[in-house]
Amino acid sequence: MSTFLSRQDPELASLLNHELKRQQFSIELIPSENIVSPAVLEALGSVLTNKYSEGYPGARYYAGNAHIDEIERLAVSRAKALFGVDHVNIQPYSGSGANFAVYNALLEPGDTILAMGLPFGGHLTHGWKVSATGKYFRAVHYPTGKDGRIDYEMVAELALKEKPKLIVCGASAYPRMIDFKHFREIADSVHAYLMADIAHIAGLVVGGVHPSPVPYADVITTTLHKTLRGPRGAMIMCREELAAKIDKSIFPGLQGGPHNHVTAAAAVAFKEAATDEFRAYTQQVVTNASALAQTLIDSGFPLVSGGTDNHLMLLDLSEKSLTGKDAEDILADCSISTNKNMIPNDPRTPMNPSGIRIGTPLITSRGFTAKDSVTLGVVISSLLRTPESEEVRAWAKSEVRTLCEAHPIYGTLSY
Ligand code: DSN
Repeated sequence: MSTFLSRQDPELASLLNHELKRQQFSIELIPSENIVSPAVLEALGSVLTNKYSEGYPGARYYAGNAHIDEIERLAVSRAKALFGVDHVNIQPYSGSGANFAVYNALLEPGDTILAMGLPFGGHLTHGWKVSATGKYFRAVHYPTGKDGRIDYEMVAELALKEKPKLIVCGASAYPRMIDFKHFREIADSVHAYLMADIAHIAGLVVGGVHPSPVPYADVITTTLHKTLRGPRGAMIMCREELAAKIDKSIFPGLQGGPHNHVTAAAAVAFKEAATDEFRAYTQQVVTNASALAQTLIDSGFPLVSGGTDNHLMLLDLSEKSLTGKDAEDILADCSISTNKNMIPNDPRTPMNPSGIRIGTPLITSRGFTAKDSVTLGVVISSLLRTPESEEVRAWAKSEVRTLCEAHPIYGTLSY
């Protein structure tokens, strides 16, 4: 019980309690979400939020940073060991800024980036036109092939034609493994930098269930809060030769003082991620995704690319009478959170697309098994098949309640 907050600001405490209950009693299937451990939560809500420390360990623009320096060094050394990289910058406030910082470090305005298109699973900050990354750099995008997978020959041809200075691999809505070696070969063929954005799969890479980009990419960006199960923030990893450019691009290039409470929470998450328990977790994320995917397919709901190799899947509703927004709303009404998402070559719009994106990182952190994932697949497909049925809705709500009660989160926490 947090007495300070509930006494001083009961209005805000009540809102936090509502959100806590929502998280406890709903099934979160948004693939970019996860839940952090109580230890990570404690580090985030710590006195470190009080301190300014522009600069880097040993070279700050403010006094009083002896302990902050130790904390940042600890986070960086743990991240380096976890991923096996030369250099880590732990200061990016989030993934979008980290990506921009890499472009800012390695490119001149107007230089060409080659990346996966947003409607095919890429990310806004991979040069999409409504993002500043698409305003300051000339972005060329590759689609996925007819089978929903990256067509490496097509990427190679586009690279030869467009001569990008930097190629981005990595995605936000791509259910298959990424062949980093193949991307390296393509980048080498045109003397481009290779940047891997592993925000979605960072935890899977650490757990050994997705190949690592480390031997191949010049620079790797990731958020900390997705499969890696850390606090909301990001980091950039790179070879030693690029370290000074990357560091300068973050500070003083784009940011001011680092968020030291986030750095500390990241250090805790990295310690957790180095355990056998975390490896087993990542294996279970993939097992659960595969079980859920197969159940949906068997229930008549096709998936983009025909399935999944990782933590997420994309339901293709283009042949159904539902849109992605309808599906998101129907499931949300029964406390199942997913997100509407474009599918490749989607005839619809981003606000009302033909797909929904579903992932298993968070439910796996709660302890969901493959059997629970099958149950969930049956619940989801039943709701989408008969959205008008009161009976199905009542049954779905009770199944959701049972699953949530079987896998509680944050025990006695309250605000
Ligand atoms: N918006 C995040 C996601 O949901 O994948 C990526 O930035």
